[in-house]
Amino acid sequence: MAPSYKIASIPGDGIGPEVVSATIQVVEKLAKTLGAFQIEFTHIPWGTAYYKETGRYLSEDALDTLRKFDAGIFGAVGAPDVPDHISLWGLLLAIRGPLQLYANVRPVRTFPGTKCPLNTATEGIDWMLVRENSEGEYSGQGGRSHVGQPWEAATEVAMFTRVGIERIMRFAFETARSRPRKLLTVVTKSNSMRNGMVLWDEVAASVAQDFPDVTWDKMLVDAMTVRMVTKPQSIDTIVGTNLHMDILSDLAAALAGSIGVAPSSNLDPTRKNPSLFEPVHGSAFDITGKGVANPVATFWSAAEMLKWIGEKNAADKLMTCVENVCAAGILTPDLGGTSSTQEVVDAVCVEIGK
Ligand code: GGG
Repeated sequence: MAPSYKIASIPGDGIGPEVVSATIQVVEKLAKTLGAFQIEFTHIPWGTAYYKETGRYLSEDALDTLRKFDAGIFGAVGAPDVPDHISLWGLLLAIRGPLQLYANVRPVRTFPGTKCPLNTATEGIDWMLVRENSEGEYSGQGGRSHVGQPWEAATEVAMFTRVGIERIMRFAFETARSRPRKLLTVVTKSNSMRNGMVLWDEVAASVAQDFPDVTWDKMLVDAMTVRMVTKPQSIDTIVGTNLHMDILSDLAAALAGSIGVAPSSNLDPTRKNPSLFEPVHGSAFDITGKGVANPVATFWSAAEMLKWIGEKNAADKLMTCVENVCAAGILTPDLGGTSSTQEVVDAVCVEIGK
């Protein structure tokens, strides 16, 4: 009997519902056309509208609710009238940490038919960015005192654990090993940050001993931004902290063409919890409701989800169809095209049916 998968669909805010609805259409078309598996999406309304109604971004039993699914697809979080730290901590960070989705994997490559904005060396890049997703600068540690006084103070403590660094480092070395070039760059800022970042360097050197077939180097994050722009072909897999890779992955996506094509997987590599797949981009209120959001990042995230749950053929087919559509010039405005979200969906569905 064909396997059957239950997927939590959390569209969230802004363009999230537009790109998630687009993705459900193409994945359902794919499942129907291939006939190799069944897939059922269950809508979960968490997001800013839910927050305004209930005072919470997630339901009280959110983690148990998610554990009933094989995986989740997420859209975006963030609204103009709610401070970003409330929405991010209320929704995404309230899932990633507690479910221990500690590996945030962000592949980046230039798509056929899309132009790299620098139009130079970044043409044809193919990188794998691995972001530590459960601690570090996004640990939520710290506080404020003397609020409103001229001497008001605030601390934001980046908490790194040996366990947390070691597991992401192993994951990154394994990822690098699985790719043809077997090349890993460990990004830190261990010259100015002399505790957590130095621990990163030490753990990297120790884990590297178990991967003699992987060539690795380390780089300070500021120097890495320069290398990404000027020597992109010297890079393959990159691993770094929650904050550093949050920033570098936006730069990487922009270099590759648009953040509108950048996917992301929030993985629990132990597979004890369902993993969550989402575009890198946020809620993009400037284009919400205009029908022009680029659905490709969420298509690609769904392809990563299909691969993760064991449907690699379907994932490959979806990516081939998306690339064919891009190569044919059916592109949303962020990629220099004039197509609407639904036109891209329809074109991908036609490709799937061929
Ligand atoms: N689609 C993901 C999304 O809405 N991201 C908003 C954001 O600010 N994310 C920060 C993060 O990924 O840590």
